[in-house]
Formats: sequence, structure tokens, C-alpha cells
Amino acid sequence: MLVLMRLIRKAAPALAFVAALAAGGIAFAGLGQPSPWQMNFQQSASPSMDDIIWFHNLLLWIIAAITAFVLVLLLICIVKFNSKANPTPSRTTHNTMIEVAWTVIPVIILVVIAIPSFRILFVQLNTPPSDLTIKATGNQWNWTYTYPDEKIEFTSIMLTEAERQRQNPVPPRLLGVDNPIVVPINKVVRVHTTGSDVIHAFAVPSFGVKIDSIPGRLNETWFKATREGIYYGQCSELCGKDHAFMPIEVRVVSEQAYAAWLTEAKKKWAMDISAPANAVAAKQ
Ligand SMILES: [Cu+2]
Repeated sequence: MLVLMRLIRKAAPALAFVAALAAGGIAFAGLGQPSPWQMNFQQSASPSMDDIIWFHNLLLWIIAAITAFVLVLLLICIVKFNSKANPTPSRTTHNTMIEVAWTVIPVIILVVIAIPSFRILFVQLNTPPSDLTIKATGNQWNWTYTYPDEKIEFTSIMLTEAERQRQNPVPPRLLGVDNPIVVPINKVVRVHTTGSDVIHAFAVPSFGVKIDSIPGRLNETWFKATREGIYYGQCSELCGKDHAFMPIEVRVVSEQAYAAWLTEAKKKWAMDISAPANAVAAKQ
């Protein structure tokens, strides 16, 4: 008994560490970007990601309980029913009660998983009335962002190492871009995405957003950022040699800061709206 107590006391810091990790790994998960020794998702900055993290944790408990249960059954078999402990095995082949239980209980578990799963999927795929729309076009190997209502369009390219070092604060390696997306806080942003050449994917972990950008198709997703800050994502579909070098950067700012950015952006990146309309008219 004494030995056991001593062992527990020695293992206490390690157990506390594991418990801290199990409690969500908050200390190890960055907001808007990955962090060293990260054990869990990036922190959430949108209702969708809150749902995903909640569902993930629910599944973790269910999986842990099933695994522990199976382990206990195995140990009972090994200890109680080995050939030494139980030399004459039972000849039982049927037990109606157990057979009904092992069919019904898994079905109940699957229903418990399916109900929140479908609800979350529906929320993700059903865009609420949006405050602004951004179209993200994946190119080999950068992103073009269009704000159709504001008539602006610009291309976003990853910073080189030298450019990155000149920034203040220095953005994480391979994630900083020259022209980030800027969105206001607490507004529903509808994202339309497509590819101009091959399949890319628009993904920002802290918003719980990941959707393929397919040439000739317009996919839609949405997010509502609830915390100001800088959020990074990456193209998440293998799209060629520089697939790893077309990051996504989203800055969530106050409404005033967004309005100020928009004024500047309209000067720099006003779309030539007459050109595409004329081109279509000429073809018809
Ligand atoms: Cu890509």
C-alpha cells in the first residue's frame, strides 16, 4: 500500500500534465495559427468551430468509454478464462439477452452521435443571411480575393523570408501574405470559392472552414468571426508544386477599422467592372 502511495505521489505531476492536455490542450493550441507542441485543434473564433470542438470532445469521451470497456472485457477473458484458470470451457453458443444488447446498444450510441453530427453539418452548409461576400479563387499558387459588393479584387501572395522578417510583428513562417483578407468582427461572411486552374481548398482552422475550390464550380461556405485577430489557413488540396506555399490570412477587425481598410482598398484594387460585362455581351 505504502509503495503504491509513493508511486502515485511521484506520478502526480505527470498525471496533472495529462489531465491538462485532456481538458482541451488550451495551453498548446494557438488562436488563428498552429503552436509548438499543439495537442488539439486551434482555438475557436467562430460559432461553427465551437460546435466542431464540442462534437470532437463528445466523440472523445464515447471512444474512450468504448475502448476502456473492451479492454476490461479482454482482461477478464485473459485472467478468468485462460486454460489454467478454466480448464473445462463452457459450451454455450447463444444468449438472447446479450445478443439483443450488443445490437441495440451500438445502435443507440450511433444515434447519439448522428443527431448532433447532422445538426452541425446543417449549420455549416446553410449560410445565414450574410453581411458581406468574399469570393476566393485558388490559383497555382496564390489566392485572388474578390469583394463583389465593394467592387474590389486583389491577389494574395505568400511573403518571402526577407519580406516576412521586415514585418512587425513577424508573421509565422509560410503563413504570412502580402494582402490579407480583412473582415469586420461579428458579421456573417459568405465565402464563395472556385479554382482557376486545378482543385484547391479554402481552409481556416479557427473558423472551422474547409471547402474545395473547384474549377467551373462555385462552392459556398460561411463564417462569423467572434474574436479580433489574425487567422491563418492554407490551401488544403494538393494542387501542384507550390501547394504548401499559398497560405490564407484573414484579419478580423472592428467595424471602423474595416471601413477604413475598405476606403483604402477601393483606391488600390477597384475592379474594372465594365470589362467582364462587355466580354460576355460581345460573345452573345
Ligand atoms: Cu492550392
